[in-house]
Amino acid sequence: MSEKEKYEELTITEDGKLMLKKAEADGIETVWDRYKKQLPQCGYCELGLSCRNCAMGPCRIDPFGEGPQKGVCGADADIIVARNLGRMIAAGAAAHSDHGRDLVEVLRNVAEGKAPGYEIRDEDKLRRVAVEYGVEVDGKSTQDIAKELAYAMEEDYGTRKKALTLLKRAPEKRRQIWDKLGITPRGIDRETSEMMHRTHMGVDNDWANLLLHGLRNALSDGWGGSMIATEVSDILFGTPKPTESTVNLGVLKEDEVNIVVHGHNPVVSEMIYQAANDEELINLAKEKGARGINLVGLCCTGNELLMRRGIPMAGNHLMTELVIVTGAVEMILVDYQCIMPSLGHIASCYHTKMVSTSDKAKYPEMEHHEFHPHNARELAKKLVREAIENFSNRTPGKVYIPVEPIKLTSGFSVEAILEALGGSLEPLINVIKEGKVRGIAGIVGCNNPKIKHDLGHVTLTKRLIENDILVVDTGCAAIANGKAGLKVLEAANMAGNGLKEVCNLLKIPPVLHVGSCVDNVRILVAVAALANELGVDMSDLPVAGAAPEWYSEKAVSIGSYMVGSGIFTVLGPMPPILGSKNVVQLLTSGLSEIVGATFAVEPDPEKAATLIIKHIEKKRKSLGLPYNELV
Ligand code: SF4
Ligand code: MSK
Repeated sequence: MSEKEKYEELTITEDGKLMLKKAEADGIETVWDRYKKQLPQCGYCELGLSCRNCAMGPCRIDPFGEGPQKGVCGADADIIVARNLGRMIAAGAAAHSDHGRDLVEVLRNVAEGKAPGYEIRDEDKLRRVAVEYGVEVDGKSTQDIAKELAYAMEEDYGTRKKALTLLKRAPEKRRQIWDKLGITPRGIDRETSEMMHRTHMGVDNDWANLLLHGLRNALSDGWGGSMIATEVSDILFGTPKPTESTVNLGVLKEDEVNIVVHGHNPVVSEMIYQAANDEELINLAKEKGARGINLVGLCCTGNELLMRRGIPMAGNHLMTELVIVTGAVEMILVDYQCIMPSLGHIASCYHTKMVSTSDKAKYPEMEHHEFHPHNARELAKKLVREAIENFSNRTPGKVYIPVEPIKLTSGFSVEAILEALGGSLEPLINVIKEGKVRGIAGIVGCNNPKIKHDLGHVTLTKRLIENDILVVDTGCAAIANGKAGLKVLEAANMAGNGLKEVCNLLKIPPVLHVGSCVDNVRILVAVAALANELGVDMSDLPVAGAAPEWYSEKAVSIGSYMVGSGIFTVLGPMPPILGSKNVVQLLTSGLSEIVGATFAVEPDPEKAATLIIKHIEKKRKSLGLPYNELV
């Protein structure tokens, strides 16, 4: 295989291929190298058939029926697969929800005057959400409302409620389904904690009952922790509006101090943003021979800054190591989630300083500087100063910024979409009814070295817009589509005639960036609002979800709350469930009877597109809308 073919196999991106070549020349081991060294991966684990939940194990079930069919405790394949999946959901829900809790803490600190530099940027939203939480707002100061809202949200994390507050946003029919099944989430932490309890040896050994709790646990993330994270981020940092920016490794600048923020939570990166715009620090950068300070993002922390401030995006999950290989980055500040433990070591081969910022997320070979609401502003300035000082340590011969950046438009919060529609959902409903827009698909999630980098996202998105399906995307999928040039108005030319007409009329791209991983809840909110407007359930709408390159436990929780909310969802990589026919049957078909939606697994994005198109046409038919009969 030629050198070119070798990299072609790994990624569809030009910057990815060029940097992989440089990484190899520099002797840097990447995620793809390590993946290769892991092959073949454990077959029992792939099927979900291994268990190490207690010290009588570890145990495994023989999928061929010749070896053991039960663990030491007596658990069979169904129980073990369901327990493992349940724990994946719990970990994902915990990650999102803990992120949300950190934001609520900042909100409370702002209200108490203990968070210098932070403020309430969207007072309208603060009031709107406070009313939803039953907080009396009339005649009260912003600070008092913020404090009461923070306390009310903290209550949602506990165990004393019958139902989470924001479930009220879901249509009545959906809430009845949850109630009937006994899966209405009560407390955000409670459902995760209960999942860990149920999956302990000797507790819930009914695989179907476990999976139902998995849905409740995931719903506590989607309609709880993640929704709180998004709403509070908007309140503190502003609700996104359409904003133009650029994406790919070309956003790095050879003649500026490059600072990268990576992770998920905007609490630290917003302070770094302020410091990077500080006149005194910009002047210092100039004194040191740079033209200025260039702040760029990676992954979802990047998405948060891109959505609200138009900060350029350097890349998605599989590009996070390759950013360092450019040799052009003075400092990377990380918060948490999706930060590969390899980064510190790779950075040690260049001049890049790596800084971890959260007490709950430390990494090898990184300097640790803990951010808290009271010290964030000053610490951000100190670190940006250190990044500037590091500019002189660059080795010019090692610097390689491989491509020109691509333009994109970001910032499509639900509020911004409504504004583009002239203040009501009616124009969207009308074009869906007429069939100019056949339906809506949410494309979300990560990269995974098991799938050619960005191929899943970009191929699926292109096929859907060609078929007049409006795409909304988040996370690493959104970054992939941005790099592929699908997030500009001109991309409407790649869409079918109906969608193209609508995009040109509303001046929007056919692929709308709705945010980070926690912002998948913007999709829930929009779909719920559409269902409420039409007086139907969410599962009745011509809507689907997909995670074509997912890797993380958070994605398992996202997929589960989407399906639990009635949205058909197609996964690219196979989750570890094939060891149990019963679990596979329930997730891919049985759930349809009880929650009105299922999962499908399809790694080929062309085939995934067909599944989604068929699903959308089927839903159109049931709603009595013009539909295409597809075989
Ligand atoms: Fe084995 Fe059961 Fe312990 Fe799991 S819980 S390790 S199956 S004995
Ligand atoms: S960053 S969870 S790799 S989308 Fe949200 Fe990307 Fe997936 Fe992390």
